Amino acid sequence: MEPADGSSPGPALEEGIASVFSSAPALMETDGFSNRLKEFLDLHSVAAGGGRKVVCITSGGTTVPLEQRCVRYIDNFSSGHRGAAAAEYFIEAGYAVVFLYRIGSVLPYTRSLPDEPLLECLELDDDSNIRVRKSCAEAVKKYHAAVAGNLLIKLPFTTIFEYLQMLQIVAQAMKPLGRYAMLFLAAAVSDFYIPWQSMAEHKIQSASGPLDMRLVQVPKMLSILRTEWSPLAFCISFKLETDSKILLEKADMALRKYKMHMVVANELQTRKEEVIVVTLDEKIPVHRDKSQPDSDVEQPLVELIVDKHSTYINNHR
Ligand code: 9Z3
Repeated sequence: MEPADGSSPGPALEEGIASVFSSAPALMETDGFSNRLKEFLDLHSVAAGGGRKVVCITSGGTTVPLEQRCVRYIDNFSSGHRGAAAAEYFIEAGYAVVFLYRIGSVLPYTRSLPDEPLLECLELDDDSNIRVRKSCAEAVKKYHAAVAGNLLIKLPFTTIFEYLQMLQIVAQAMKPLGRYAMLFLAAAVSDFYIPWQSMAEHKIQSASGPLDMRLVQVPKMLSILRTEWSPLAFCISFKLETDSKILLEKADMALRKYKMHMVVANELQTRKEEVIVVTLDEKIPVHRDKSQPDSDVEQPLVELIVDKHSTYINNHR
């Protein structure tokens, strides 16, 4: 298929991408995730009478292993709250969600649960039968309704190698959905990594003295995602900075360079209060409703994105 913008990512980038993929250990397909994903997407395709919009949400941080038999790794900050909350609102808005998430990060419908959900959501009645506490019941019901309705599939990753391979598989599998597909790329993705072939096999020994290591840049996959993996999907990436002075400029650069439909700019300290949606025409601030104690910024953000996605689909009918 023709790339959406008629361009190609360029030979240097293609080489960088090829070297990440060739160096990466093959995905452990322990639960046959490609087949589960295909079945899930087939249910929603127009051909199957589904015609539902599907969003792939990436969420949580990727790790960079320092050893092949990994004892230590570099991590990227992300609790997964943003992705989990967005998944709930997209499902409410009628989307099916492919949730590509870091193992151990926040999952959809668990935000309102106590810290030890298994122990604290269950209680024993007088006859020692286990039942779900009322305070947890709503979230449990919503989760099971989403899964039973085939509106949520969860795909876990840990390392940057797993994340990139899985993102490619998901984006390519969503290609037949055309403009009904959306990528909401909230995962915090490592910028630097150690290629598999130059990584120590065994645990690095501290007796050898101070540690020098060289990390190489992870090539940005966003260009190839836009031009080849899923050229018609509505693409939203996130830009995280700690210095507010450079945030909007960096978001604008990412928008143009990777031809995103939107870049959501956020600052680490204020990310739960405000984000700024950057498009080619506008910069739209989106705030949490401070008059409501349990409100979050993801609700108005998802509302705005759903609206823009509808316009994107309708303009190309
Ligand atoms: C984000 O900016 C997310 O909004 C957060 C969400 C990770 C800050 P939490 O998971 O936080 O709710 O705790 N994600 C993207 C970060 C990122 O790696 N962006 C890349 C970059 O800035 C572009 S793909 O270079």
